[in-house]
Amino acid sequence: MIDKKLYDMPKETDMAWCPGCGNFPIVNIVKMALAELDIMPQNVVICSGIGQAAKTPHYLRVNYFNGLHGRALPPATAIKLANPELTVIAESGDGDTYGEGGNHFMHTIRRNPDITNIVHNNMVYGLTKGQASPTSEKGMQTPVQVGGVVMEPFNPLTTALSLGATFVARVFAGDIMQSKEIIKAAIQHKGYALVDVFQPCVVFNKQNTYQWFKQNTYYLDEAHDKADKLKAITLALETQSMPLGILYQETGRPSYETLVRTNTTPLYQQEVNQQVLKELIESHR
Ligand SMILES: Cc1ncc(C[n+]2csc(CCOP(=O)(O)OP(=O)(O)O)c2C)c(N)n1
Repeated sequence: MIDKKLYDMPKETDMAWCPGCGNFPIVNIVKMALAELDIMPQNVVICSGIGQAAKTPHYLRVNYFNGLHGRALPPATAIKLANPELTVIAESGDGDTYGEGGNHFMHTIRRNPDITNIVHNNMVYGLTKGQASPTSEKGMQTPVQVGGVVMEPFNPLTTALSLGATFVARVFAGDIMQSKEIIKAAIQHKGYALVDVFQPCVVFNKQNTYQWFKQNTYYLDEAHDKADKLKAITLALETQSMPLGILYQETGRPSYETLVRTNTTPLYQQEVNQQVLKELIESHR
């Protein structure tokens, strides 16, 4: 196990998150998971979009790519394709991933790249000060949805399962040790792994608090069969008390990079045949 401190940013790093934000424990969990898996920071890339959660890679020492709103998954897929030796994580908020990035969410699942998608699900648009997000509860009042949200919330887990995601899990940011083990399993999974993280937003979501998440969740027990997709879908549909843990895992499906590439050598290590390249360019003049 490597020293988790290798992932620490300098103490004087500017912090944009509010005291008590659920993003803090998530960063800590991700650092612990990577350190326990012996993955050095230089071999990690985190891609994110826009939002408070999307600032995550500013607060741990890794390579990162901050994309446009909703666009964390395309660069993550491309980076893994170009260099399969890297550990690639797409990490953003529920709005960024399921709202603005909904289209990419859908098609990334179909591709099954070997990346981990960690979604900080605070059920609200935090950065823009509290509008409803796709996962906001029906009836939740916000400065924009003054009469309460009228739509049913988006269910990321049933969506991912029905699209064929090979790893689907949910964790709670307040449970460090359990979440760390599940995120480690997601990183080790060969293929697309979704980890939806219940994350309290202490300023703009007064409804889904640390206490609320504790009271409205339970852990799947050891006997849960992770290979049973129909059971996973049934569990993901539960809304009264919601399951935490690995709902589903399918092993053996080839990941996108292995289908598209004939080898796993990083592109930067491959020799470029200048003659072939020249002919290709000439042929398109
Ligand atoms: C195309 C586009 N639409 C809207 C915005 C405004 N915007 C920035 S962040 C954000 C919501 C982010 O919410 P979420 O992903 O849930 O992250 P959080 O801030 O709650 O962590 C929105 C709507 C934008 N920057 N670009």
